[in-house]
Amino acid sequence: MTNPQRFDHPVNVTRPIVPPLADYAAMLEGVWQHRVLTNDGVLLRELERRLSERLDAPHIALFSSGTVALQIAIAALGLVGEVITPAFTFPATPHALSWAGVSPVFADIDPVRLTIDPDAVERAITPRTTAILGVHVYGIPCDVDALAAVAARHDLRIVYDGAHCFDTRIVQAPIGGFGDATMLSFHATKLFHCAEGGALIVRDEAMLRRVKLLRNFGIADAQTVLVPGINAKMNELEAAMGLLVLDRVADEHAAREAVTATYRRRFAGIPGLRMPAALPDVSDSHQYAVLLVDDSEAGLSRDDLHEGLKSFNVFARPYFYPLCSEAPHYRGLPSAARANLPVSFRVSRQVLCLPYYGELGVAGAERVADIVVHLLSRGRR
Ligand code: T4K
Repeated sequence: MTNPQRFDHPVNVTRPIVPPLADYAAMLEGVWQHRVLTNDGVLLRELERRLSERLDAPHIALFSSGTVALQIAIAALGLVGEVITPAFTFPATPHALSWAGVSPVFADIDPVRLTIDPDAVERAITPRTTAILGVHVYGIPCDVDALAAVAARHDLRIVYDGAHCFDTRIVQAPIGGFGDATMLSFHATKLFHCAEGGALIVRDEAMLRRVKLLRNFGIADAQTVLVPGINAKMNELEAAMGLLVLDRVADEHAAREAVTATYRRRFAGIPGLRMPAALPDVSDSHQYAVLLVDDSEAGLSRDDLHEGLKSFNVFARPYFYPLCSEAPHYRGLPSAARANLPVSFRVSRQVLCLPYYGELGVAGAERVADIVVHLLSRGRR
């Protein structure tokens, strides 16, 4: 094989869908006329309604980011003491607990799903534990049944960080239907996005009212401030973006599916390379294309592959390395010890998220795969 060509433009881990600028301007015309830019505007309400339908989520509220949505779920459920969570996640997950004065307790992950291991959760429970904060990493659902059983045995709440899931389903059940609350991120890097934004899907009407109250300073009406809320509102410019992006999600799904198929075909059977297998009865979240590199078999480390790709103008990302438990704020916790998190530690040294977005196309994915294969063969020499 001849040496693959360097891309003449940076190929990043993702590239957000954007609507035609004229469509965005047209969507904003009404906003310009009535000048309601934020605070429960018409576009926000419309987006909440459409997402509720689309995600089969009768109780959904939108927020200015996924992180603040998670903070509000923690506040609404009144979590205190300790909450068990994985270290193999984006820092926003444990940070949301820290901001609430709750201590994160790290538990290891399952080597296949890469999500929190229910047995490890059970071992980490103490009299101070009030909840489990699971993360559907890369959109792979946690073992929701096993976690529900642990929570029921110990009377714990369950919150899911579903930042990487949009319309994922488990046996036809929407991902937001598990636990007490599920957060979704609508950041620009996500399949469905509002530039910035997030959502909470909650169990019932009472909790929906509470999270909506908390996102608007706790103000019930002009005379009444019921609880110490915060400003967590999504504005009309973001909601307009969301409405237009929503119309394009189906096409993006299809395009990403072709990219996934290409990567799977090209990496199948290569020693030391693995893409997490699709779980039966779970729909693909189309959020990341994850490669696990075992250097003892591949002949090249994840870091060498990551660096090598850069020389071809390809910017993959080692999500999530380092582990949250390695950050200065958390590394002193007893649960942060490497011996407590062997799978998380190993996986965080193996993962690389490859460029993954519809515009990359099959031809782009083939070129990325050519470069990976080339770097591996050079590494083995
Ligand atoms: N929980 C989990 C498990 C999460 O993964 C996240 C966020 C959260 C909670 C918190 O949700 P939010 O509060 O963000 O709603 C990015 C995102 O900023 C972050 O949302 C995401 N997870 C995380 C996995 O990825 P960075 O620091 O890697 O972003 P950045 O700016 O380096 O962007 C990555 C690549 O994407 C760039 O190479 C270029 C491309 N890009 C990025 C942006 C922002 C674009 O092409 N356009 C853009 O607008 O964190």
